[in-house]
Amino acid sequence: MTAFKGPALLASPIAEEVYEGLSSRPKQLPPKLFYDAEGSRLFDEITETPEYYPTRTERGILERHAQAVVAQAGTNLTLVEMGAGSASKTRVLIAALLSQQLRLDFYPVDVSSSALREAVSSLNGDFRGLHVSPIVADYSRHIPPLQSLPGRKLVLFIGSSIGNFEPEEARGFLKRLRRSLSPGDALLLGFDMRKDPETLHAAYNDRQGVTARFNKNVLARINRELGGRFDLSSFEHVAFWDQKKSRIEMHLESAVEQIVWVQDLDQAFYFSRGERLHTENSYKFSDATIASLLRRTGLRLENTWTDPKEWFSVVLARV
Ligand code: AVI
Repeated sequence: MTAFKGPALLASPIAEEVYEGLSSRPKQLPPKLFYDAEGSRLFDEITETPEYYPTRTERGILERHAQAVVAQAGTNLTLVEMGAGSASKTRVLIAALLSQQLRLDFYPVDVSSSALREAVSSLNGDFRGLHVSPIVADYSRHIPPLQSLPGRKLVLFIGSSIGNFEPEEARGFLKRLRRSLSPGDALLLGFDMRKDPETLHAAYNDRQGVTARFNKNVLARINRELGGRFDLSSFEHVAFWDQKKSRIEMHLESAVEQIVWVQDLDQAFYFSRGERLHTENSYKFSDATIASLLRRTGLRLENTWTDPKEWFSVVLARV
């Protein structure tokens, strides 16, 4: 519930969520707030660290199986990508699709217009027959009516972004996605799988501290966009594997007792020493949890591709 709705809350799109998150007990912020231009840049940097295996593992699967994936998905497809980001892995699928059809319409959907601009400019001119039409939308809240786009759809939701949703949010999102599509359309989903705790822990605690900077960037963003006075050095990055909940949790822990003023919210927030602000969950899956998620959202699991260590799964599901 929002207790205060001054004009400033309307000024920045993140004001309301920041106000609610910092006022709740325990304090929490939705992970999508990571992704301003700097956060997207830091995420790309994370994917280059030796410890962060998901991106390169998923890319390896797509490189090895792209032809099989697109053949299974159908013919004369229209490509849609939810959370396109920089669309780098998508290039592999675009190339495979254009080897089986002459023209490809591609609709990347992302909340970040800067990420979309980058995606479009990096693809432009590289593929003959590719037509890119970006859609700016916060797909976690609202899915554009994809039935109105021409042709049979292949919708990508890769990168294990589904793991950043709470289980009920993931189900709600997939149900909405299914309803926005037509029978016969295909979904390609990326899932990061459960694995040994050391590998998981290292992936979110890289030695160069890039993940820590990414985590703290949410505070830097509040400083930039809402006139916050967060001192980044007084917060510590905390990330750990919770076996029971099958998720990595990320937090920012206040190293001292402090009060932080946020100008545009006209509000001060108290942190006790050691208090944690919960910034992200990253759920890890098993074949059984993937099958159950798809069953409960009315999607048919058609095929799964994985890597030799079975660290990551790419799944084709049918509406
Ligand atoms: C985007 N998402 C799938 C990443 C993940 O692994 O949950 C975000 C991330 N958080 C810390 N490192 C990467």
